[in-house]
Amino acid sequence: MEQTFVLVKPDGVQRGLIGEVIARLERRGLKLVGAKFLHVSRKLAEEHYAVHKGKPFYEGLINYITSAPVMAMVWEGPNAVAVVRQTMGATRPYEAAPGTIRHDFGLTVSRNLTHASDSVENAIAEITLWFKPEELVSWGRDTDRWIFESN
Ligand code: IDP
Repeated sequence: MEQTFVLVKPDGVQRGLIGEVIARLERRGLKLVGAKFLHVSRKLAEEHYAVHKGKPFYEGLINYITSAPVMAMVWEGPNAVAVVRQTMGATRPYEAAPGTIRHDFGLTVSRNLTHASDSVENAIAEITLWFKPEELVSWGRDTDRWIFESN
């Protein structure tokens, strides 16, 4: 079963949208398997966004993500990476489809509320960066058989 890494970024936390993000992912049928509320260190921020180092928006991005607490989560389900990216919407809120979180709550790319892994490989790397194995909860959900057919 696929897992993906999700952040409610500082703007989402400050605006009281943690519950909204969780509710949408739960309603979609995904299962929460890890969560922690933390103030991101500069070191963790730089590791997480290493791919963007040197870009014009990099310093602003690191300052933004370390400016206030975030909610870090791991969600699981069939095609979890693609499903969560779709629920979040395009990186730039003004390009995000109606009904997505970034469309419904955002305006600009530098305050786009959430992060979600963009590939299965990156999901594994990000989950490993943010969570210890023992912080992930393996649990059976009784409603799973009503959400997807198991083999
Ligand atoms: P993603 O978050 O949708 O995967 P990425 O291109 O990986 O998008 O960018 C990471 C984050 O960097 C974005 O979510 C956004 O917060 C920030 N970002 C990307 N492009 C810009 C920009 O042009 N200006 C300011 N911030 C940006």
